[in-house]
Amino acid sequence: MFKAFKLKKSKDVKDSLSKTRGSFMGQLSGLFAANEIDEEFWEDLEAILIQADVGVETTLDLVERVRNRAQQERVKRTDDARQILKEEMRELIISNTPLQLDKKRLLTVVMIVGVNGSGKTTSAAKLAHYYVAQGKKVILAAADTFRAAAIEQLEIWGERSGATVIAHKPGADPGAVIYDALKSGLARKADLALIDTAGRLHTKFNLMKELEKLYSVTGKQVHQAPHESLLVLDATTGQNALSQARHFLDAAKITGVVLTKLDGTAKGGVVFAIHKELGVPVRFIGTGETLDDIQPFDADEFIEGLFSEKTMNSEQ
Ligand SMILES: Nc1nc2c(ncn2[C@@H]2O[C@H](COP(=O)(O)OP(=O)(O)O)[C@@H](O)[C@H]2O)c(=O)[nH]1
Ligand SMILES: [Mg+2]
Repeated sequence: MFKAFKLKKSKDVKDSLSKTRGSFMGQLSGLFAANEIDEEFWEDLEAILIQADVGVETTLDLVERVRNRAQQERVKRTDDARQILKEEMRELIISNTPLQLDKKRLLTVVMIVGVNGSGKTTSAAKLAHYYVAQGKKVILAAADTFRAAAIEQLEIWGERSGATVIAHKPGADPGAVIYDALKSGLARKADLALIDTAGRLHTKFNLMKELEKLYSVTGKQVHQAPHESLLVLDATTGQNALSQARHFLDAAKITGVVLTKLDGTAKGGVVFAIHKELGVPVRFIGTGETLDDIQPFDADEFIEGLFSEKTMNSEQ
């Protein structure tokens, strides 16, 4: 029943960042080519970062830090400022851990939340695949019962991922799906239960009430569950993703972000704003539409990917 799959070698983060790098680095390399640092340099740097969706607050803070350090270290050349910028960007990123599948815990429960279309169902299936490949028993709960298509989608993807999918009929109570999924997870001694939820755009009040219900069912079944709540954000929406996120942060105990569709956007800079302005780590990144296209977020790799000059021309 629990099939083991090998993960294909995941895509190079550099490839997924090609669009972000194309616009961001394309402009930065022009800026850094200037050699001498002058006032205009700082203004241009600010504009480029804001354009790359790093966010105004984060950009202002970042540029100030780079500027202060450049002054202290008597840096006059743009090349050296580039290195400082990289280091300060790295500083913005909260150190990250993948999901903790605690052996002492009976079942680790992870709630997947976010608005419609952000990539929740896809990410739930990808995460299932990722952990099945590591030899874990995974249960997927189809708790988005509002659309028949959503249940079907999870069933098909879940099957492919090697996880067990627990689903009810369309329109069923999502709480009942969660109840069954966790019961089944405990009975089968599964390691991980991933709960795919509905993502209709809510008023904050309704969102809160609905999530509260789901959290309560979850907590009654498994001690201290959910152990994590991952907020799925669509990177292509850039700064809009941030305002959505604030909505969810108020309504749920979000422990991390899955940032999807990095492969299709020049707005990868939003990673910095998520860390700095929301204070939650990006746990995983989505880099495409197949089951293999997910990977743990690695800050060093991400920043190297942004600044890499690899095949800049062939990417245009
Ligand atoms: N290119 C790309 N597409 C993605 C990624 N993640 C999800 N998608 C696509 O986004 C669309 C919505 O995904 P879905 O999981 O149904 O979103 P949900 O409504 O939040 O459950 C689908 O067409 C997915 O194939 C990703 O990392 N990269
Ligand atoms: Mg869905």
